[in-house]
Amino acid sequence: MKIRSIIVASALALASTSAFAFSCPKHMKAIDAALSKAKLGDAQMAEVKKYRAEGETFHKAGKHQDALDTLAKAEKILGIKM
Ligand SMILES: [Cu+2]
Repeated sequence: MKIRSIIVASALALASTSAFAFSCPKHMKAIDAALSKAKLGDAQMAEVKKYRAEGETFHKAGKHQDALDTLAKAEKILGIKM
């Protein structure tokens, strides 16, 4: 019984981790697509690119929640609603 619940718990943990892992590239893609059409000032453009790069770094380091939080800042500037 105990072992069973441990297996269920780790399966759930694994599922949520991979869900995060999967959504970061989706956000990065949306940002890239919006960036090519966006009419932003130089400062805002630099800010978006900074958040986009930081998000990718977090994602590659396995820090998916940090990645999503950082990418969300870029999305906010671009006016992307996801
Ligand atoms: Cu990720």
